[in-house]
Amino acid sequence: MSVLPATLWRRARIVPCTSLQAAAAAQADAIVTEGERIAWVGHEAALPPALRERCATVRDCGDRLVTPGLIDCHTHLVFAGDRAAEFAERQRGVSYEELARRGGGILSTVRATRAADAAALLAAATPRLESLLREGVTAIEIKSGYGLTLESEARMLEAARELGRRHGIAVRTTYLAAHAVPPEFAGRSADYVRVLAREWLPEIARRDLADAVDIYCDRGAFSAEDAVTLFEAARSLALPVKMHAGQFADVGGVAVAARFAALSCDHLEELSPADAARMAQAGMVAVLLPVAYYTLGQASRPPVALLRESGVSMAVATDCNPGTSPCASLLLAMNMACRLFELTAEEALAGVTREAARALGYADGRGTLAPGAPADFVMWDLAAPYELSYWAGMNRCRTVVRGGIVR
Ligand code: DI6
Ligand code: FE
Repeated sequence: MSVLPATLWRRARIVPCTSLQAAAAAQADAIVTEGERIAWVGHEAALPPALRERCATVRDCGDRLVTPGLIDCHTHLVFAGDRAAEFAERQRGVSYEELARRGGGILSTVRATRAADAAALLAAATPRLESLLREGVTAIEIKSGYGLTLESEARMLEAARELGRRHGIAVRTTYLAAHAVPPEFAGRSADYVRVLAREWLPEIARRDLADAVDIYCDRGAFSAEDAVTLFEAARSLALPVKMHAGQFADVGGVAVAARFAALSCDHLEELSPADAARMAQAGMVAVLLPVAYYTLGQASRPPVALLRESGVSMAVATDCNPGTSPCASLLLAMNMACRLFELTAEEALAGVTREAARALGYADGRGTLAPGAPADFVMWDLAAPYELSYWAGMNRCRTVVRGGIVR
């Protein structure tokens, strides 16, 4: 068995983001990484001598705050064009849903994305990804959903995978062909869902392009019955599911998601107590998307107190997309989750680390600093962890370590 090179990272103020955070944080000031994984976390004085001896490299963290690498667990990062002109329309009072009815909205991004080749998609997504990486993001979910043909959806997912390879980060891809009804299927949404469930999804799975399947289940989008059709197909391919639910209206999606033990339901501005209980029961994560809420100026916000009382864990993500969340800052999403949705700063940090990892189905300790977890962590020029959420538009990320290597 080959011995991997080990590194001791010392003089760190460690925020482990494990559920045992309080006890562990009091003691830990050192991490040992071995290859791409964390081998040990604790107080340096307690480091076993045999392990210490294997540390060929010692790095001083300068007494900086150290958190797990951040995880953006809901993005539509890959798309062509933008919707800045619609932003201007909305400033004149035209609603998001009205723009969609006029053939704008998601479908205008579909037109631009269909026309873009792989290189153009990568070129468009790269600066958005780089913005997230500068903030210490080391893992990201990227959805399709602006192609709405088999080949253009596949091209988006291939671009997402390629972004992960080029930048050396963990990318989870999500098939979201059920994002809007394409013009070819206008007025026949159930037919569309049958095709994308029974014909396209098996092909996407065969090419190994998707790690999960998502559906936009809402007023003006897809129904709970559509979700059943899609989720049955996903189940037969052993693909996990998730759902955009309750952004504008509760159309019964969450109950379906719970039935299929979805990883997460995302948005949830409209959520009933019965559905919150279903989410807790099924162990689903509530992914909160405060930048979309902010951009749309929505009237109701996710029932955070209800989620807390029901025991549903909450994640926070950017929802980076050209229509409702033109945002490539997870730190800003954290600030908004606190100020707009009244998350505590601790919940916001857990929401972009441990809980974000759960929303993506990671079961290897990602999102925490614990033995066995990926050696992905961030050193911050900050005094305390709550300062991550305190700043609204200020990035104090100092050093990013991915796979045990300073990037
Ligand atoms: N919910 C959203 O907020 C985005 N997609 C979704 O399902 C909006 C996407 C867009 O407007 O382009
Ligand atoms: Fe979204």
